[in-house]
Amino acid sequence: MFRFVTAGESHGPALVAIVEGAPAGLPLLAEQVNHQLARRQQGYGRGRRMQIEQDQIEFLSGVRAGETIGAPIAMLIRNRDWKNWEAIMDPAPRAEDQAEGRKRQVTRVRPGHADLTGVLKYDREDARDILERASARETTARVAAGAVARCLLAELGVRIGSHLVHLGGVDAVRPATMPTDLNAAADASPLRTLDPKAEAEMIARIDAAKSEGNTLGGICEVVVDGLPVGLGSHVSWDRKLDGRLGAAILSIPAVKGVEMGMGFEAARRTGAEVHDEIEMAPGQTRTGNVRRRTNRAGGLEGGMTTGEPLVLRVAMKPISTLMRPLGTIDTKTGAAAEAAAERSDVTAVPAMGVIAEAMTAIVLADAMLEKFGGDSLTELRRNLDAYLAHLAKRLGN
Ligand code: EPS
Repeated sequence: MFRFVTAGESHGPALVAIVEGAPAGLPLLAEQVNHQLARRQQGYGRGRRMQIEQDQIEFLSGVRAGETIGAPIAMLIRNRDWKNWEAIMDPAPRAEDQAEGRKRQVTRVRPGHADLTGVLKYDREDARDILERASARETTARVAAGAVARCLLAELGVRIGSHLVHLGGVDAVRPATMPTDLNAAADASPLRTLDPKAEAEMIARIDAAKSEGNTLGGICEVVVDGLPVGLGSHVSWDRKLDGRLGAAILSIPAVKGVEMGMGFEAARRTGAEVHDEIEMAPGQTRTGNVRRRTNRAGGLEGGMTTGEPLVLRVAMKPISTLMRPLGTIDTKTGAAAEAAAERSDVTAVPAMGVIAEAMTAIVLADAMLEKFGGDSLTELRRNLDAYLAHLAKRLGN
């Protein structure tokens, strides 16, 4: 089992990710994780916070001389902004708070954020106790955990990329053939999109939204190549890979929808327009010597991988902190108020694509370990190779 937990508040001293289940002998360097963290920090439309942070991990455990040892991997990411928030976020009580409480309390709760529901549920006076953890800053730690998963997947021949396909009402045109290195192409764009014409229009929309104090959502597509047929299972609800991927993706802050392959569009079409016809493809071992003429299913049938590329689309709502605040109440008085307007981003959809890659990698690493097992990378690889050798001898041979 490959699992992880994160801890940390947005303006606290640090974030922590603990990953458990990575086999021993996996080559792993801090630079590989830091590369993914830097990718998440990019994107036109981010606020000033991203100029303050330069996210980097420190391994606290589980890695020795550039290799995992099979033990839990703890990673620490310090918040550079902490020095500006020490008095506000100090874990210890402070004498100066006695009279009025902590400074920068949030009681004008933001529509669309966890603020209001969180203060009611957790019985807090200050919505900062909620928003600090609900902040998308937490996704830094997820990307660190996902970086470990993607290093493991890379060793097994699996590659994950993503690109932005919609932002703030503008659709990007998908290229006729996808670039061989999807992330190299997407990361070269300030919005991680493969359509330069749409990119210019999206940038104009971001600038307009910024000057109006508004925010924008969008959609990213995640593509995974190299998966073998048969990850996940059809036999029980909680082993179906589409369900597991869906849950992981929908747990990303502000994500409201996920489509697999053709997604919602399949509901509007006939069966003949939706299902992928099958033909023999000798030598294509990872799919079992067969191929689909199309890949409308997005690489998933019956809750299992088909071996065709896995294709997911992920929809993110606009960020709920608006500089032109929406109407709300002040939870201290019950009076009508304008929502708190903390410094924020106009959009974080390009970053969401990187986070969706990370969550996808975590679910797939778990599914690989579930099917092939092994305490060391050598053992895991041997088990995968044996399965592939068996598949090569099946259909048509
Ligand atoms: C966020 C608000 C902003 C974002 C933050 C998420 O932070 P701040 O309130 O410090 O300006 O920049 O995202 C990150 C810090 C990050 O690393 O992605 C929020 O309220 O969700």
